[in-house]
Amino acid sequence: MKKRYLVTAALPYANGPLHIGHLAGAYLPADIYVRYLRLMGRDVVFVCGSDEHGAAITVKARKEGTTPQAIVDKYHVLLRDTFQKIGISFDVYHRTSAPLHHETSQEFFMKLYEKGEFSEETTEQYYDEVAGQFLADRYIIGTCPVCANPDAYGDQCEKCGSTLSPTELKDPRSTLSGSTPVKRPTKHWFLRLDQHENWLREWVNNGTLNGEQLHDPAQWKNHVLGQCNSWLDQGFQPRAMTRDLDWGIDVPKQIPDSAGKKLYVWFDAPIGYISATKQWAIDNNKDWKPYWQDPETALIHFVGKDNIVFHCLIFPAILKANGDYILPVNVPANQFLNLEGRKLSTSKNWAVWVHEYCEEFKGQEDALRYNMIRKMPEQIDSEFTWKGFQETNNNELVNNLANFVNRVLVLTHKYYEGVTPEADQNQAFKSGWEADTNGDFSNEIARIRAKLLEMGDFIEAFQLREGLRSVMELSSAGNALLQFNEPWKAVKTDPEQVKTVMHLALQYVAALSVAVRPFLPDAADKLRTMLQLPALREQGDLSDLLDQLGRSESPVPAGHRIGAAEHLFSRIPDEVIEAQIQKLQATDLANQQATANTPATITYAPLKETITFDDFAKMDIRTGKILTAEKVEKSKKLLKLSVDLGFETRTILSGIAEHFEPEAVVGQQVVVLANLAPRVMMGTESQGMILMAEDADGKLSFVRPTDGWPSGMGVR
Ligand code: B3M
Ligand code: ZN
Repeated sequence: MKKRYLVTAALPYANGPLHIGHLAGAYLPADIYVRYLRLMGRDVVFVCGSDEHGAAITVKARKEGTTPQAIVDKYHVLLRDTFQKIGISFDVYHRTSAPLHHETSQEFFMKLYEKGEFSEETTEQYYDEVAGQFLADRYIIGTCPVCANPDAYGDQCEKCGSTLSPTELKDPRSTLSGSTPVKRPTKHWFLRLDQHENWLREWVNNGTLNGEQLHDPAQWKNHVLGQCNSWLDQGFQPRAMTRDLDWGIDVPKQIPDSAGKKLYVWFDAPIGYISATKQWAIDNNKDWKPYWQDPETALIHFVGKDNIVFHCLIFPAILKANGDYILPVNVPANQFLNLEGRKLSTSKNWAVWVHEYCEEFKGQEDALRYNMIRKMPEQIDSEFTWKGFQETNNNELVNNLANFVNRVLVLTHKYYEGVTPEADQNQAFKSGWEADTNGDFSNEIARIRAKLLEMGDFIEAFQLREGLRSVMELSSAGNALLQFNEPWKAVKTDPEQVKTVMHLALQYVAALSVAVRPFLPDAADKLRTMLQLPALREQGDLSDLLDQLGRSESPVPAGHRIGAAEHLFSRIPDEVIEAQIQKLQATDLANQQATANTPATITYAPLKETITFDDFAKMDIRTGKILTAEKVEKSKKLLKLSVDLGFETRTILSGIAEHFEPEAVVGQQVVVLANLAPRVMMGTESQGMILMAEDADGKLSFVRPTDGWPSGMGVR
């Protein structure tokens, strides 16, 4: 175990509000992990802040007709407040516009410069003559050389995920003016990533650096390793760490030719974690250095899937190039969360905005956290639905957890006037863990403890869904303890047994009051108040509880007076869910109208390689007519057609079954590639191919001669 932890959550761009995808991707998992570490008494600092540089900000400012400063000021406050409302417990929430961060980034850059880590290169870069600006990253779009997406950005194609540089784009266009850019020479400082490739490969995959074991790769998620390796396999090129922009951090003045140059946002943003830690140290009278420079610190970056390579490869290269810093021991990134069957989209407003949720569901913040954790995209993409949200709230939080707590509190007041009864260690009762097994007092306490340990193991392995499951199993076992022993009946026949059962039930609630804390912080507070136990400090409360249970001691001792039963969770009625679904439907409608009013941007497939006339002449293309058509058994795609070619009738299998009913194509005139080598599909030989046109949405149309045209005629 490491001596201390520095946990980071990706710095959100201060260009828009927070949605549930962000929450599930990085912030909630980080918060659960950190709260758990604090409950275990570990030394941990949790840092985050607003990312206020880069084209994400300036493009947004341009769109809204305002200044970048106005944009970051507005969203920094909104983000900070939203995190606080939904219970993300950062130790510091900083911002990259802070002077402290500017200095820290410039010092970092200077150090790398002096160590000769950069190569200076003057290259031809795209320049927008209309806007008078060089075009990097999101200022330029064009066709992706990998997947032909016509709207790939200069730094990345969002469709296929490839990392790009502007000069790789085909048909580049400026996002500022729409004009076609020209090339102009400009000087930049490139990090020699090529020189870091070998150690990065070894470090990511084996966890070793210069023969020293720094992390255990078996603890890294598969999809994270996969993304790193597919990047590494493409080979590393030097990457520019500077930009020609007017918004950002100045390249240090001491460097010749630096006038007008800014730091690349992905250079300064991760250094923002360091600046935030410095700010925290100033505010708390601590030393920031051990958290970043002592190998006894575990550095962990929580990020969404689109930030993986920056945190696993580029930032580590920057840290290593500096030489004074440790490397992350893990980057437990999540995959994406979808919303009601579709990708979350800020621009299409297809999202659940966390600040809106907090307004509309005041006091029910934990209910959202709970659903997000149950559906957390830990290994694969997952989905949020409002119905699902209602179900997890009503069936799990209300029916299981809240119901259990309520029964225990109400019965304790009813039978014992709120004073915890004595337990008799030798009393016979039924265990809450398995139906029809006899309970044993110490064993029951040991099982509670074992569940808490299990929860901890899951959290430490970044399996947060499983961790939450352990907590809910604790609640289920508590419920079962009551169900199996029926104190409401036994109170008349065997009051001594009921005392022991209720005493135990209170210990379950006490254990839950700590165990739910990482996941449901408000519920934990309520439980502590209900039990009249000291408020949690998140300083070793769980390790203390484990010790206490280990000594077979009751955290709620006999004679302890509890407080009144409160509502822990409330049912969410159908109307509330319906209203949210309607809100999304309204968004959808507005989007549809907007697209109907704007001319569609059509995706054109890229042109294939040039062929010679001879290549073309090899094809024998003929007119024809479909005589019969039937579905092919067990195939969704294929129709079996008989096609008249005038001189003969062919059997042709055509992949159009998802587009046309067999009856609808009989009599259809077609154009056929007649000398295509026959091919057996689904047990039938296909003797040619019907030519179809396909539109941007994948709809098909027959290519056909004029009505009444004879079959068998050549097409050229
Ligand atoms: N702001 C990208 C994003 O919000 C970026 C993360 C920076 S983490 C250092 O997805
Ligand atoms: Zn692409």
